[in-house]
Amino acid sequence: MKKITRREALAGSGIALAGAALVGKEALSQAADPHAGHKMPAQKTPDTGGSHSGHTMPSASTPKVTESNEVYRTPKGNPWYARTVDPVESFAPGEPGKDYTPVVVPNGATAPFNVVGDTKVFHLVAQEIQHEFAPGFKAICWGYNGRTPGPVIEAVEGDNIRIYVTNKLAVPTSVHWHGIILPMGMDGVAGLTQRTIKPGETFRYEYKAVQHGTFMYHSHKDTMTQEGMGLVGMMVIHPRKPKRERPDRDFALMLHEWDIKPGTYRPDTSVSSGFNTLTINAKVFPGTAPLVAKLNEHVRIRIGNLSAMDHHPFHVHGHAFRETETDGGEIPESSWRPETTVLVSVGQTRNIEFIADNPGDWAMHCHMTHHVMNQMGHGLPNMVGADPGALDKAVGNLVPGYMTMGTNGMIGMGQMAGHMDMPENSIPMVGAQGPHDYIGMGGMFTTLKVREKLDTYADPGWYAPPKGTLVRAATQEELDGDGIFIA
Ligand SMILES: [Cu+2]
Repeated sequence: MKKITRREALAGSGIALAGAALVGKEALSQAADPHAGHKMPAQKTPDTGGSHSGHTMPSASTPKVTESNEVYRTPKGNPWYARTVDPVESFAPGEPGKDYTPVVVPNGATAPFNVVGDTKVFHLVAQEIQHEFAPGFKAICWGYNGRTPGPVIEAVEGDNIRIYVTNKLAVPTSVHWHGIILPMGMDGVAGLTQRTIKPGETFRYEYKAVQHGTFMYHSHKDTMTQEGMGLVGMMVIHPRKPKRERPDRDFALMLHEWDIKPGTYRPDTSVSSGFNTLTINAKVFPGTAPLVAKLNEHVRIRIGNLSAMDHHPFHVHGHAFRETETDGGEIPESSWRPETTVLVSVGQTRNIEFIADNPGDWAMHCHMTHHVMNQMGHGLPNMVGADPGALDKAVGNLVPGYMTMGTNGMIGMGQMAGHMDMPENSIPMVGAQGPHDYIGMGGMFTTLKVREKLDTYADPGWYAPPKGTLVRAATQEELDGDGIFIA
């Protein structure tokens, strides 16, 4: 008798599962083929005819949809249980203010919705948009509902969600709900889980929010181009019954990167490094809005990263925070790690929380030094420390007004922009004027403004440090008194 291999045995168990009515007839007949177990899928070319039943490569024909209301769940109490509400339990649609504190989206927006019956209905329109990264610096991008990132979709655990996606782009697209546990057919991977949404079509995604946390959505068709052009957004599912107090300020930030060469108006999505426009909610400093909180408020910051190629170690000044949640779920309190920098890798979300107990204007930024630059920051000849005197004169004879850049670092380039011609549609390489001096930062940089008194959460302006708490130049007397001698 022929010995049964492990692979054949596994194929056999596949038949048993298929017999449990989860798989369509066509798939069942494939699994039942006695030769099915011998074929290695990766080594065969696709059978476009779809008639050779023993073939294990996906058939080009559309798979049949089975009639089943089966709800999939891991047994409760199982440590792998990822859903935080029972998928079969019904809840009234969560109400803002009552069931959750809406998130604050600096430079952005949350998506409006209608409640129809027991379902929250959202509508995303993918389209070409004109986007401003900072005053005077614009590009033609792709976005949802007129913006990039798209509006934050906010819901509550247990909500039934229906999202219409209209494609007003000239190319086919799809939307993937990143981190969301849902039926496969709603996952939005063009080709694999659905056919693409052609220009002019509107598709209807529908699922129940069975977990809470910080998630994202993005195109899953030609992702290099489409995510790179701005088809990204965040999704926040609030817990139905939070284990802890809700935060007073709950911010959502999406990190992204672009390559927009000075003088051009379209992101170049073909590059794989040297991104020159590093953004928080698609803005570069000084275009980024501050995060404003009252002294001693409980602050949560949800950070997502859909950059093409770069992870971002995001650093907060003046506070230590706890990393409390990832897109995989809540981190048990016993495992919270105190940090001042959180690494948000591509395709991840991280929640950090802290008490804003230190008044001031605190820098908050990616700690990669090239990620806090605006345009032109990379690939320059190294002129630091060079004396350009003779060179400027010599080149100046050929190119009137020529000036060697970067001899004292990069800060001068931002300030210089005020009194020299800059390339069209570009912004100073770094910075903006601050309360004390020039702020030599750009790109993925913003501020956390903590104030004792606030009437509104609008930008309160610059912080006035209490007397005796602002660094200043040392006097000779002080130096002498402390025994500091400067040669
Ligand atoms: Cu970075």
